[in-house]
Amino acid sequence: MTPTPATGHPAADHIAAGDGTSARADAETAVPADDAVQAAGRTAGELASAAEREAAALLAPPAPVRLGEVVPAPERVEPDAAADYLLAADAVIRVSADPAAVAVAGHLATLLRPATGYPLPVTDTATPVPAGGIALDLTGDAALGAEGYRLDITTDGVRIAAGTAAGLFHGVQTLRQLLPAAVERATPVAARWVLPGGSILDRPRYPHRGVMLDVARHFFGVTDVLRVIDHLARYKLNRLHLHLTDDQGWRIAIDSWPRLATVGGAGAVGDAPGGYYSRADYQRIVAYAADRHITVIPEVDLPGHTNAALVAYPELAPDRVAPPPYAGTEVGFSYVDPANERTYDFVTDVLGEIAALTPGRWLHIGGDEAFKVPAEVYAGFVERVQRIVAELDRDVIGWHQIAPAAHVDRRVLQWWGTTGEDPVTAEAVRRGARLVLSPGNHAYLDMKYAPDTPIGHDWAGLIDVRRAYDWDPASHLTGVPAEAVLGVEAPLWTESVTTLAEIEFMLFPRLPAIAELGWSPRSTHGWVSFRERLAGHGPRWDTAGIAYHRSPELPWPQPATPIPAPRGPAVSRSGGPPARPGATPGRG
Ligand code: TNX
Repeated sequence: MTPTPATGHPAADHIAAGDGTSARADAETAVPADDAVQAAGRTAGELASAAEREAAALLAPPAPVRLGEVVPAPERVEPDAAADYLLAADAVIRVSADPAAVAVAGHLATLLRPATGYPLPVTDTATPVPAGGIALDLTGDAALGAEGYRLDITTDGVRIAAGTAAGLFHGVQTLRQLLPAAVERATPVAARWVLPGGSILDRPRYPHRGVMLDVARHFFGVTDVLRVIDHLARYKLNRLHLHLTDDQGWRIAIDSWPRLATVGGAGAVGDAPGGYYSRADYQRIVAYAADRHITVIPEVDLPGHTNAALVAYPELAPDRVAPPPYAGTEVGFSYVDPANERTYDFVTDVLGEIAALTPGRWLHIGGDEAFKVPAEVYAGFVERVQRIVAELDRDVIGWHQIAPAAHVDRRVLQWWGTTGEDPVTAEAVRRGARLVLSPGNHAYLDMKYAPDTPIGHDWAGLIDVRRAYDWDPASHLTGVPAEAVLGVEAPLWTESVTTLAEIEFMLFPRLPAIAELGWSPRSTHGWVSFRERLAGHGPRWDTAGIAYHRSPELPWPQPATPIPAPRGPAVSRSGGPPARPGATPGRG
């Protein structure tokens, strides 16, 4: 596969340059009411045609899959055309007698049973062998690393081998992609469940491969978040960063400061319904993610982006006066008082309670856009919060604005700038920080795909699939060595995103592009191959009922059964979830 240079692709002409701060003004341009209605209509239209494609996919015969069509691209693929395997109705899943491996086998059975209608019993054995079925072998072999796997498909059966349950889990996701798209159906379909013969050896490029979901600007309930976790799992992502607090809403119950959720959680952008996660809700999300080998990273954004907290507890405000609740989309105006000792009680209690519910290593402390806090005061505040995190035996992550603060062990900065230059961040890396890359102009999934995308921003430029794909995390920031990069993360801010269908529309098809940057070796990187492989997933998303953007850049396969011509104007058709009135860029 030949890497395609990032330069010279047509979309570059449309992309506004900016430093991510001054260009924010674009995002605040009001949308005239007529445009807003039209935008909502287009979203409904997109969703309705998704429903039509889903119906057509049900009628289409399953297309054969080739071994190399996996997204993200595996490290090594060796097809063997003579070794295709036909999954039989009496196939058995055999798995190493280890609880975590048995859980992965259960997950595989749950994925395959609905569409195949096969019973696929799971049996644990000391040394699983294919024997006409699927074997998941936890070998303890360190060579595949913490998340790698080996998949062998022969006429006799399938074997996935890995050193860890996470590796087996990723191998299962590959197996799923190698079955016909009809495997995504929720009810049995008569099909030949053929897997392409050959071997795959696969390991991730980076340990941190994430998505951030902003549940503060608009609130999304537990079931929506669980579905997003499913999407991460498909593409071998392993971190879900939850942006739990912002000016518009506080989304997690804190026992020692109860009004944060009950008062601070009441609103959202554009006066959409608020909400918050109870401790049990949050634990359910964390456990569901853990079952899929995904670590939740909770973010409490400090010291700015805290209007909702100040509404609930005015004692934390610099003037001790409760501000009004905020339903707009401006940033940078609020902050908790760094000169007040109560602020540190608040931070200690909040982070302590959240840490106690979070098995993962990381606590994200935000740190972005605290425009009203003077630089030295800000650095002192961040240093104190970093110490609080260390005392909780957790590792701190913050947006790259925390770079000037002193180093603490295992500190991680999340880069969201739109240029490849930032001496302050590079200097923090020299002092020992490591980086997660979320460049605004490539990885921000709240940016529009194109000028006519009905929702989203454009302050960091337009991000079509190619722009999401064509960059290299290892060399993105000047002065930052490749070894300092922990991985990539795609943030989805939700000022303009109000429903699960809209979340999916912004994630697909860009999320798999970021996933491939995080997982696949650079030697496999190439737009020409990627666009073909990715387009092949369209029928899977159709069948699974996942809303997505039919990017004109991708060669979507034609459904075998023609899609019926639309009747009447797109906006009047139903099918997908209807767009809510708030489905337009949120204004306060
Ligand atoms: C910048 S990126 C923000 C968010 C906004 C986002 C909108 C970052 C750390 N802060 O507060 O939601 O832009 O694109």
